[in-house]
Amino acid sequence: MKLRHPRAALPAMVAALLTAASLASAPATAAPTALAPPDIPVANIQAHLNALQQAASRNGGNRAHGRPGYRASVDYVKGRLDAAGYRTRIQEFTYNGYRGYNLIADWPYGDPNNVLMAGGHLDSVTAGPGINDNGSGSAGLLEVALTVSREGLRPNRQLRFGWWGAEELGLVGSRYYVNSLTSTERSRIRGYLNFDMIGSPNPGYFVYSASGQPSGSATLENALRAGFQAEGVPIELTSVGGRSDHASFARAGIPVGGTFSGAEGYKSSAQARKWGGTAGAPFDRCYHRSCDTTSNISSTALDRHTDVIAHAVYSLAG
Ligand code: DPN
Ligand code: CA
Ligand code: ZN
Repeated sequence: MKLRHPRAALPAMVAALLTAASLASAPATAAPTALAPPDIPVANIQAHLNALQQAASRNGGNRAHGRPGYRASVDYVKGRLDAAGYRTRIQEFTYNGYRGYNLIADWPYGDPNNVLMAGGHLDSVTAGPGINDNGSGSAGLLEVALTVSREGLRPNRQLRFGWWGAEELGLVGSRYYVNSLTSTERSRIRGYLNFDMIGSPNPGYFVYSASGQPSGSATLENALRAGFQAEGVPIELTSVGGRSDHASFARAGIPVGGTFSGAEGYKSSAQARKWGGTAGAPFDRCYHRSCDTTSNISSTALDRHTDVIAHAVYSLAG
């Protein structure tokens, strides 16, 4: 994604002089022009995870495609967004003979021809409640969206959030959404940020590598890196390949990025020195298992990754 600089049309030397002059003459107490990114309280995100855990517990223990726990999850997230002033829509599709649902929420401000999207999948596997995979990304995105509303953000770009169905069956919901767009609608989406697993109990701090996957965006990678830098957390780049919903957007040529706290892979000793936690153990030992409950979350990782979502959304929204 290219961000237009306001002085891009001026010759470089004039621009440099102007920048130098305004910096030199700016009083030390000058108010920042950009809205400071918020520090999201982790308790708010955990409250959403508790609601998703309940959606599973009351509905046979999972939130999988075609099961009532999935629909209960959609209804919870939609209810919170509607109350906050979002324009929401449930997009239905059918897969494996069952109705599936994507939830799409627009913050009704900013340029509709210049959209920044952020999303993640809301379904779990049938084995368990899917609280880290991917209640965590779903809850983090929801709390960032609610913060945008609470703070009355009026961005230059339009912000759109998406919660995808049936990811666990092969990125089904996100592919359906992208395929449902006209080419004009696709071209309005200037970037897509994906969050799938951000609260792993033995966490890593990974940013999707712009050069390591199709349609990777250096602008998005850098915005996420800057967020972690502000948190004082060292990152590693990773190539998530086709394993999550960003791939549906990448296939349509939409620039993508995201963060990830690790799944079934093992934390190395170098990573344990850098991030703490247990070397030689998986990032998430409950990945795709019945023990992926609210106990299977690092609140530190959940908090940091969500603060980074907010940081990136605020800085990219303009
Ligand atoms: N989306 C999950 C899965 O494919 O099971 C987990 C995952 C997310 C894996 C991000 C890699 C990267
Ligand atoms: Ca926080
Ligand atoms: Zn996932």
